[in-house]
Amino acid sequence: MLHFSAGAEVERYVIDVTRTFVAGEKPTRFQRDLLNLVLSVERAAIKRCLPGREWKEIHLKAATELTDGLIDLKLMKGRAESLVEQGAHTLFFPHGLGHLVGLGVRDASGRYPGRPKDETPALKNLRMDLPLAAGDVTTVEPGLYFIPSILNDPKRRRRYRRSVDWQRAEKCLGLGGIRIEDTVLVTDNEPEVLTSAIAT
Ligand SMILES: [Mn+2]
Repeated sequence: MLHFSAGAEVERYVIDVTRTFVAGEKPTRFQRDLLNLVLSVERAAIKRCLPGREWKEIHLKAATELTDGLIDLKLMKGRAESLVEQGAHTLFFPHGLGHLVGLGVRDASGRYPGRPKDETPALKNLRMDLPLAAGDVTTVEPGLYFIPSILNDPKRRRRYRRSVDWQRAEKCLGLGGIRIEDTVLVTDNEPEVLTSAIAT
């Protein structure tokens, strides 16, 4: 699968956007299932971008929904909540759900002042740990990837030996990855998707 990651800049204000397509032939049922999973997780996460909501809670909810989908697709095994607690979702979703954008992509992300770095396994890839506020502009970009250096790593294979159907995961290694990303303005009401004109 191919993904395009693009940006735009107007008077130094930026957005960030990603779409994924299957290159060449018609997508398989499995590829469509993966795309639809990422898309539904992205849509649900966008709805949660409300003032006062903790970003890491939105991230964890998205990770749990992705994991649930991977259990349905028989790639992961167990209960989504406990898999996410152990960090097992990072095998397929190894990054944070998004980052603030402002003057320059990623210039504004970070931790809320005075907050120490969260070292729990499920959260250590997060670049952002803060409550959202009206006026914030953030990306929402869940992804699912089949990355050989992660999935073939013996340490991870041991740690998560019971969490993944490794035979099935191995068959996915040629698939590449999927990411769907939009840029979202947090408002006092519904979140506004600034990149909604770009078809998914
Ligand atoms: Mn981004």
